[in-house]
Amino acid sequence: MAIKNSYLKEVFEGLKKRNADEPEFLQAVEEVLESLEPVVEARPEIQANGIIERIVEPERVVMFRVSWVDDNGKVQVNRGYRVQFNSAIGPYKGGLRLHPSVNLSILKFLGFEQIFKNSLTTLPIGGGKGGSDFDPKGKSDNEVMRFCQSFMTELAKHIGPDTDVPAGDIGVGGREIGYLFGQYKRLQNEYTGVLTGKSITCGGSLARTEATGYGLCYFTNEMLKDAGKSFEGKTAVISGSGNVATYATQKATELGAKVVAISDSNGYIYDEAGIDYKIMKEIKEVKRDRIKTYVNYSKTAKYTEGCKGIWTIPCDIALPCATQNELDEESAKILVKNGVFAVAEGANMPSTPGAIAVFLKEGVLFGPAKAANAGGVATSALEMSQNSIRMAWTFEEVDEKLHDIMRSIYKQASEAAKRYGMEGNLVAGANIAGFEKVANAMIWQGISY
Ligand code: NDP
Ligand code: 2IT
Repeated sequence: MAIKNSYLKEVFEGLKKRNADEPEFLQAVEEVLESLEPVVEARPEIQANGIIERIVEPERVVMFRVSWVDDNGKVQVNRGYRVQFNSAIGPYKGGLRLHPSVNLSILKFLGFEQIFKNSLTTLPIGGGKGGSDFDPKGKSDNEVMRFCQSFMTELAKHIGPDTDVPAGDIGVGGREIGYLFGQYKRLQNEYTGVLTGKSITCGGSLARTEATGYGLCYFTNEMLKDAGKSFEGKTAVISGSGNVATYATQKATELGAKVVAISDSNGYIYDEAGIDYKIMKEIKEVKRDRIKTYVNYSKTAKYTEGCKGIWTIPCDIALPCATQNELDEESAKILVKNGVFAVAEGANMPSTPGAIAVFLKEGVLFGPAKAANAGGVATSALEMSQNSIRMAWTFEEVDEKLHDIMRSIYKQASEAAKRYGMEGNLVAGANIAGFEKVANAMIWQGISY
């Protein structure tokens, strides 16, 4: 599908020229702009207010040197970033990614998607993303701490509880958020909710750790229900084995599915007896080890090298929860041939455009990332609320709110798709519903905001 509307086409062509070396960012923008054609045509004020050219340009990008000293006394230098993409509906909000592949293109795609995802949560949060090409794998706790302290020494100048509130993403979990929070507090002499994903004793929210994976399953459940189906008795395949994959495995299992496979960037585990999320927690959270060691815990588990092979395992429901572009057109065709009937994205942009086209053409129920994985950031916003009122809600209270939010996101996406004549297309529906709220706020605030 190509962009046909002349206004959208002109903006996208200009963007391509200016950002020719940012393929992931252009991929994310193209998908959104394709969805917005009927909206732009029905609402001339969008073009009149230059909304599209403004929304594709980050309000601010900060790039900085992060120097730190490793355990051998050698000086190391990484590159740090924060992309403050859009603050129309609230302070910038979004995770920090620590992975050697991190570059501006990846963080701009993530920050751009975050605008619409955060809008869908119904909560007042703008879009942002940040991180570094630092690789936490193989580093000692002390090295991670020194890196995080150096990273925060610069980042602290640009964030704040009412300005920009970072959180975790790939390579950033409770340990890293702790080091970042400690350094921010030391620098600013302030005990505030400037980060989310904090430990419970330091203002964190119960259920934030579980939220993205649980939310993904709540969303998938709504999508299945609407089609007269459920998780009960179904076989599921979940890629990745980090935060999102672990709690998606737990919730999918609780809802009656059998999760038969998980993975990391080296390979995948297949276990016909069903994956136990408690073993995943032990391997990844406690031991910080590779997923191939799962075979030491289960007699029926088998390990295969290479992560792409996970999509050749027959399943009813596939939940990609690792990283961008991990599920391509070829894998999508194999999944369809093997009978998959629902795919929902726990990771950000895990399906390539070719894969999405296959799912939509073949009538597979498809839950796009912006909608399906919004439970993490939604619960981060609930953590911000609790920090503001200096109160802590119970696990059940937060989980119930998360559940309501995921139901609402499904409803917003499916109704928007219907309203613009694309019933069942949740990609278009999520993009449109997320966009309209931000566009309305931008129009209301005027052009030089
Ligand atoms: P983690 O760091 O906890 O886990 C990441 C998992 O993905 C690991 O299993 C990792 O394997 C795998 N992975 C990472 N990069 C690659 C790669 N290039 N190829 C194959 N596998 C890879 O991160 P999260 O679980 O938090 O994040 C997973 C996805 O979910 C990301 O796309 C993230 O943006 C998204 N997300 C996360 C949210 C959150 O709240 N944490 C919220 C919404 C979305 P390995 O150990 O081998 O690197
Ligand atoms: O992609 C995402 O939504 C996240 N990594 C979570 C961001 C957050 O602020 O909780």
